[in-house]
Amino acid sequence: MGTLLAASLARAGHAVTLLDRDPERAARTSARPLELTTPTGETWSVPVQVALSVPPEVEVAFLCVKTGATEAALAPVRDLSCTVAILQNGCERASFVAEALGLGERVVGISTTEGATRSGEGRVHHTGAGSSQVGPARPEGAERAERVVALLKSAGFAAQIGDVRAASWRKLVVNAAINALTGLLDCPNGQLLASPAAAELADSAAREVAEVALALGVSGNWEPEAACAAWREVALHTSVNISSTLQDLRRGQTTEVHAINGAVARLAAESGLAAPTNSLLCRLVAAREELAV
Ligand code: KPL
Repeated sequence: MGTLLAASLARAGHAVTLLDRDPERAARTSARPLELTTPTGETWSVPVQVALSVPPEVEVAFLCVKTGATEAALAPVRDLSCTVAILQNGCERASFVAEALGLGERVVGISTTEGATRSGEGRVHHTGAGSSQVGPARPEGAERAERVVALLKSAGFAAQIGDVRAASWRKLVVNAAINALTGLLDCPNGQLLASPAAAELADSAAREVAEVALALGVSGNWEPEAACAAWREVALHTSVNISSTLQDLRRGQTTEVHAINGAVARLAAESGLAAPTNSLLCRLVAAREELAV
């Protein structure tokens, strides 16, 4: 998502700096333009500045790293005044960064269903256009959220102000259903719809998320049918996309399964519910990670 965002914002004429803490990779990436392939198959070369540190005049820092790398990635922006826009899988990430990590009203949450597949270093395929809900972690951040919406829109994304807590739970329904299973089955998102057995497992994972959201009082329609329809619609729209979990597994990296299916199982238990499908999916993906090491 980070490369997609950087290339799309730069293509729209914004001054973008892509941060990379790995000096060798940064040198390689800065030596050539980013390559962005659109959902319609056009490929654009987009020059983007790559740096090891945050430019002090930065207005908005988009945090697109994996959940496990959050604190380290935020360290360089802690003492600046820029808006920090959080674009991560998992639930309630913006409130975590605002409250637990203390960035408060500077934090804006983004929940997106855009499909992006990394096709190589500095290369990204925008495989499916989705939509993004944007909201401040605290009411005082409303203007910052408006600015993030304007930036995303200018870069061609469908973005609007919305209830990010609810949106992050709606996204969790989708990620819990699609990510672990595509990782385990080694298939693009749309293939889950081609297998009744896989689709039934995804339905079950989605229904469990909806039950937990309802128990926690998250606003929205948490009917089981709505949860099943939600992941199916995203799988259809991002059918050729390689989920972030499958991309991680193919690269031998740890996934975000603990922040997705693992979080559902944990929050279900805390609410006195059971989430056996999410719990099993979490353990299976964790086992695949362990075997890949
Ligand atoms: O968010 C995604 C991911 O892969 O992490 C979806 C929406 C499932 C798109 O692939």
